[in-house]
Amino acid sequence: MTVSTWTLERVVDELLAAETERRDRGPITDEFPGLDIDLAYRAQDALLQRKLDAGERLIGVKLGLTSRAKQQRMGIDAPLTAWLTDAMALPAGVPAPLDELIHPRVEPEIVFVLGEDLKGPGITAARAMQSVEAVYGGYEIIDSRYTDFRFTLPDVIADNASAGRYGVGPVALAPRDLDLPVEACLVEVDGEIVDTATAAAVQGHPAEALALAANALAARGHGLKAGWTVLTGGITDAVFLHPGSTVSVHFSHLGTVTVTGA
Ligand code: OOG
Ligand code: MG
Repeated sequence: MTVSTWTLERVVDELLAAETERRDRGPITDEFPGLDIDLAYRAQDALLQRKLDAGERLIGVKLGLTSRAKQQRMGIDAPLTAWLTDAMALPAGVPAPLDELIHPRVEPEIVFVLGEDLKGPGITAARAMQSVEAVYGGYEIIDSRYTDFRFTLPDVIADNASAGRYGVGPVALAPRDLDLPVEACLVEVDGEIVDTATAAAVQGHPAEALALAANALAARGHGLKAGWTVLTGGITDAVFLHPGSTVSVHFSHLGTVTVTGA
């Protein structure tokens, strides 16, 4: 009989190995029930530190599970936060590197770029919106390190909320130039519209998600920084990105953003 010893470091090792070796695995909580939300966020921070030590740069945060569509699909009804590094940014026109990903799925997101620092507690959506310099339409490529995207909340927190890659569209608007909750998006896969929603799907207003991030991060001693990018969470369910396939997201005022699986 082998006695399994799970530590925070081992959680990080296993998730990083899965990512670099492109293999998925079962939920860590199946083997390590002691992985609770608190420890999972510490693992997420330690995983970020490993990436920073390897030369990546911290450039922002992402929220996960902020819309009902996402919560229902994943069977988890609580939002979470995670980290964005420069290695996750996919420039416009660059195909998604499928040879670096496990089972990528694309989801449309409202993306904020902050003009000033923002730190909780007590941040309201209105206050959060004052810190936003520009609003973009974008997408995220999620790529869970867990088989079939099956995980519990601590599992997905430790896995940096399935973060893979992301891209932003060509249009930047100041918050005052946009009625954000009614901003619509159409998700098109190889010419077929597969989903539609408005930005209100994200917590009633994506600014609520930003406020949530500021307050949740403050409880862990972190603040958001001027210049950071914030992915506010998938507006619709995510769609698989297959080789040679193209996913376009058409926003009503924020333009169209397209990603192809290479
Ligand atoms: C978890 C990550 C969720 C979002 O925008 O809701 C997320 C997952 O769905 O694998 O990025
Ligand atoms: Mg997302």
